[in-house]
Amino acid sequence: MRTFQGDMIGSGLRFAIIGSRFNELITGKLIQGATDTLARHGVSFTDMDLFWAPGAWEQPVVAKEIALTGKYDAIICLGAVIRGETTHHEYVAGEAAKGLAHIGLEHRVPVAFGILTCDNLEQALMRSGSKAGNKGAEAALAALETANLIKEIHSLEANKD
Ligand code: INI
Repeated sequence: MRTFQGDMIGSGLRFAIIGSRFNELITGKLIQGATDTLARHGVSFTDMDLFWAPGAWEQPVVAKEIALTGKYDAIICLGAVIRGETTHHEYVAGEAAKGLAHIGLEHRVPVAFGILTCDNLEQALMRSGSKAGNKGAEAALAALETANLIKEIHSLEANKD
């Protein structure tokens, strides 16, 4: 049996990071977590490009245009949807998740889902660098691993073995 897995070496890989301005107190911390993690895995800062979207709702359309450039090995989407008084947040989170999943499949590029969906600000703070870790860092690791796994799969295709 052969086993394939993506390694965690980032040198030479290019990443697009999409951050949302909405809840920037949180998304700034997610971006910091993601970029620090990529750097610690050998990704050069010149191989990380940051794109600011207004909110999580706009992330899919931005991700689609980024995917169409064909310049990146993975796209890391970072945002924070926090429950409000109405159901607005549910539409925002649901459509962002659906849209981003679709773009990854359609354009054959890993799209990491680092959009927090939280009941309140306290939960979001916990997940963006305090007690519950940093989901931006986790999304970056998932993007790195998947990008490398896809490279492995493509080399199988190229070698026809
Ligand atoms: N955008 C977010 O990123 N997080 C939220 O919690 C949020 N809520 O709850 O409203 C949010 N709304 C804005 C949305 O993403 C769009 O930018 C807006 O609807 C304009 O299209």
